[in-house]
Amino acid sequence: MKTVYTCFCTDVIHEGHLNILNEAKKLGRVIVGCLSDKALIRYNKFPTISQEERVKLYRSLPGVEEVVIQEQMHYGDVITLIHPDYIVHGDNWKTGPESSIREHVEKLLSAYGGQLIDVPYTYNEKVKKIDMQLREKLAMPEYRRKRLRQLLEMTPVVKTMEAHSGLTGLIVEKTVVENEGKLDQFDAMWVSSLCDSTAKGKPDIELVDMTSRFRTIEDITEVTTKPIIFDGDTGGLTEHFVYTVRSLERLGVSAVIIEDKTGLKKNSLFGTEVQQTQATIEEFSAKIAAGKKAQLTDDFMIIARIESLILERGMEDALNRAFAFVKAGADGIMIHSRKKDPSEICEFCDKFRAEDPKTPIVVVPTSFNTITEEELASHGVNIVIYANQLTRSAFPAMQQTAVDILKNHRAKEVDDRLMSIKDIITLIDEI
Ligand code: SPV
Ligand code: MG
Repeated sequence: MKTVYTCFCTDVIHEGHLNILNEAKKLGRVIVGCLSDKALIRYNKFPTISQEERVKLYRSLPGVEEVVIQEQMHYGDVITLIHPDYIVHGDNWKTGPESSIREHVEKLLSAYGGQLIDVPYTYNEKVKKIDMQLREKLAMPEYRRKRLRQLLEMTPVVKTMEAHSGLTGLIVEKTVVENEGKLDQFDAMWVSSLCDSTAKGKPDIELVDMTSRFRTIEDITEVTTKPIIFDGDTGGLTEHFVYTVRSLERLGVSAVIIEDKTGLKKNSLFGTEVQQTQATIEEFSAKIAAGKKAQLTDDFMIIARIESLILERGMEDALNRAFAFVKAGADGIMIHSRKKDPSEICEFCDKFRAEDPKTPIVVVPTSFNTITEEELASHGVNIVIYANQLTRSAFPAMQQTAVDILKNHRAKEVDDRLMSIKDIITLIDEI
């Protein structure tokens, strides 16, 4: 009897999957792979049920003899383990980022005479509706809110990219790359105070009020599913912060990061060039504790951001604050630096981790941008935020276009570097 392998990465079985199983059964004994959570989140599908539940679901399907976990998106390990005579897959992987994974499978199979069977993908209204319903489920506040905590359990580094509008949210949601047989994408979105203010042409001094900031969140949540980390600046008055926590929970936001500053907040990247006052440990601890008390769900996180290195108050002050804020109830610590050299960040993380092995650490490598996610993770970092790069890349491109149209008295000269009208109108999904 021949062995047939097919890998599933779905939470709902529809006629397309049953069709693949049918085709597989005709060829021999069917083993189904369940793509692991770890691999699934790098692909564009966050699970709505657990890995164990998916295994159970696949096992219950007619004709399935065995279910194994496929740890990686690429098939190398399962092919070595199972040595299947056939691998069956929907033909939708012939194009897009998955095509290189398909090519790799074909190469591995041909080395021992195995065969790849591409089954025509089932496209119909019913299947489309199931896909859409799964996506919409992930967009619901109760699913989105808990997703950051789930990610912290699933992945060594939660890769987070700035979003300040529906469009930038879509870019973070949909950008998937293939690199050396692996798929990759961002895990979460950062609603930056700097970029939200900049998009409105305003300075980053807590001038854009919470009503407007929440409107930005809604613009993003309407078109995306990924979890949101909200830049809460100083959190404002403690009496106001407790309301902000409740509103953010209701909106489906996963975490707020508040910084230990008081008075007129200026952007941290100004450092000591401008007057900025750090809150006392007691004052800021009380704000964290009040926020935690107001919080209604177990999913939400309040992360304390420490400005001691930015304000040149030293490592010891930063560490003292970190331990005090965790004691006050903070669910995570963000440590910031504006040095190009990442060594003070690494030193902080190593020293913090020596005493606290668990509390998530967040960093924003804008200035210290030579260090990789993997290197940061080796120092105990859990969340890496790319806080402003989308805004900083868009601005010069738009400015140059404006300059060139003024110079040429027409738009022909800039057209080659613009996104086509067709691409821009198909970028947005319609219901
Ligand atoms: C932001 O993105 O608004 C931040 C990070 O707070 S930083 O600009 O580096 O202070
Ligand atoms: Mg900010």
